[in-house]
Amino acid sequence: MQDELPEDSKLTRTKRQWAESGRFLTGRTGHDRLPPGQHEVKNWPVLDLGVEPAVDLNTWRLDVTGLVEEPLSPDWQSFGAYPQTTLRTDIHCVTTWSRYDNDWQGVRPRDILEDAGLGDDATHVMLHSHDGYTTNLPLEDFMSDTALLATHWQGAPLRSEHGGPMRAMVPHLYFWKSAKWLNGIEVMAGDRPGFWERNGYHMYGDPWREQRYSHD
Ligand SMILES: Nc1nc2c(c(=O)[nH]1)N[C@H]1C(S)=C(S)[C@@H](COP(=O)(O)O)O[C@H]1N2
Ligand SMILES: [Mo]
Repeated sequence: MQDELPEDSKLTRTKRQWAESGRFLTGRTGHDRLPPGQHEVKNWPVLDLGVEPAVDLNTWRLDVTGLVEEPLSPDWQSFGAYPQTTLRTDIHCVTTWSRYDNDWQGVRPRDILEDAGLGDDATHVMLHSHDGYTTNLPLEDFMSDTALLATHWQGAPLRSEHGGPMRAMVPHLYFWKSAKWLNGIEVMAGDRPGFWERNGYHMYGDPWREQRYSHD
């Protein structure tokens, strides 16, 4: 009865996205681990627009807006009530440093977005942050198994300079896609450039294909 499967139902498409997202589980080790043009660092550099916003947990909210069935705005407590996931990932900054074996804890974007329910035409997200930073990425990448809304790093609460209390962590894209101090996920029909993407950076930013700048 295969011909009766609802190929284009929302459920089918979401499941298909889950399956496809498996390709982001690179499992790379050894020599294969460093993307072209990168070098390994042992420290963790701080890079941002120079504004470290003071984020108050008492008023903290994550606004999930745009093409969703039900907009959400969990406070810190309800955000923390979502299933907790731990991940170990390598991160790659476009300024050529890579840092291996970062241990993260947090909530999968997928778990939040499934709760909100995706609109039929949803394809991309714009991430919004407390410092006014924005960055865009495909929904499929944001909902992959290795993406996280991270609250902890190496077992301790994420420090403010690195985006605490909560940041995005999408390890298979250059680290500028991993918005610090995240306060908004806007689901969009189609792509739109965020802050660095308007300023010459690549719309997608795959480190393995060295997609650093928009002219690459
Ligand atoms: N809100 C916000 N998120 C941001 C940035 C920023 O300026 N503001 N910079 C991006 C860039 S360019 C990088 S390389 C990483 C750096 O994260 P780190 O400072 O924790 O290393 O954060 C990304 N996320
Ligand atoms: Mo960066």
